[in-house]
Amino acid sequence: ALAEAVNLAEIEALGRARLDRNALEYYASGANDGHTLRANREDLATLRLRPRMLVDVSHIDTSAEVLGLPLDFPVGIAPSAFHGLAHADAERATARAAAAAGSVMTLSTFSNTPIEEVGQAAAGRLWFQLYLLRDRELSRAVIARAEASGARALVFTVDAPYLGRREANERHHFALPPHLSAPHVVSRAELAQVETDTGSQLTHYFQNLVDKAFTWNDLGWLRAQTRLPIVLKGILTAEDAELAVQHGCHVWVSNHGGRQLDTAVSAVAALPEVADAVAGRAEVYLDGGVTRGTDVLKAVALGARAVFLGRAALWGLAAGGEAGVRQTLELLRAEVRLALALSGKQNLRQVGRDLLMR
Ligand code: HOC
Repeated sequence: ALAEAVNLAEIEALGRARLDRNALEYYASGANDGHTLRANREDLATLRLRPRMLVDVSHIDTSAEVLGLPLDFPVGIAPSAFHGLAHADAERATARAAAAAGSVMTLSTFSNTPIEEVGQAAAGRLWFQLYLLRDRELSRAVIARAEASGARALVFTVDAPYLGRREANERHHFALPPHLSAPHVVSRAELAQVETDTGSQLTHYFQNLVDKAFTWNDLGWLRAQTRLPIVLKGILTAEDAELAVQHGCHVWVSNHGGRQLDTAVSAVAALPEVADAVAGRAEVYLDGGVTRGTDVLKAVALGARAVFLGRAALWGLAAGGEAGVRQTLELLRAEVRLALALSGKQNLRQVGRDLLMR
């Protein structure tokens, strides 16, 4: 049972067991052979720590801050589509849990719940993930809704002009169940039409909404639409990190949970060159494979200000709705605290590259 789970792997097992094949394959799949999906976790696990001894660790402070928002510990919720596949309370439950844990919820453009409702649930702890749509007026409207709902940052996903090929979803024709919709981009009536037209292969429909021609030169358009900070999610190289900073953006290191370009570098392996290129001029975040407090510390040691949970939050949501996500976050917070203490660190400011074996 959920209350007895002692780590995120046990919550994952509970969550997986509650999902039907359609939902499970959508959440769990990586692109093609899943090399990058696995590398995210393996590369975190194989990094070795250099703990220091005889440090006063009687008081441990796990607090952090992202774009001026205080966090109880350096972990947020990454955007992921369709929380309604996991639980009836969908994104409202995830947002409530994030707020209760002093975290931050990043709502996907492809959520099942409108941002106005999620904004209420998140109680100020809200970022909004943006796909730039071919319909710029619709994009503009979505940005305005995000601002009016209290989002404190726009997280622009830059690694998915096309969706990677998640072969299990192709094989079994992933479909959004009829009771769910994607209210930022399409009405349920239009969706019903698409399902009839395409045999429920919504992936193709959704990916055609996204602007595939958007480049660095177009970022000025986005900048002109909002005064919110812009975070570019999906950066994996020093070159793109430099461009992001030149364009006034913050940087989110991610390979989309291994769902896009298979054999792309793992998130944690890309982090050092990105952090070095940014060199303190912007904030740096990471998602990809984080399931342990030590993973969080390793990312912070390599230059991330915070890390974000994608699938881990979805497993919690599937396992027990809001309570499942809360438990996921609480277990991880306790692990971060213990990992800090056993590393001989009193707080995250003391965590640097000297914590890692070269
Ligand atoms: C059916 C696809 O980021 C993912 C999401 C993309 C959402 C588009 C909808 O599946 O990785």
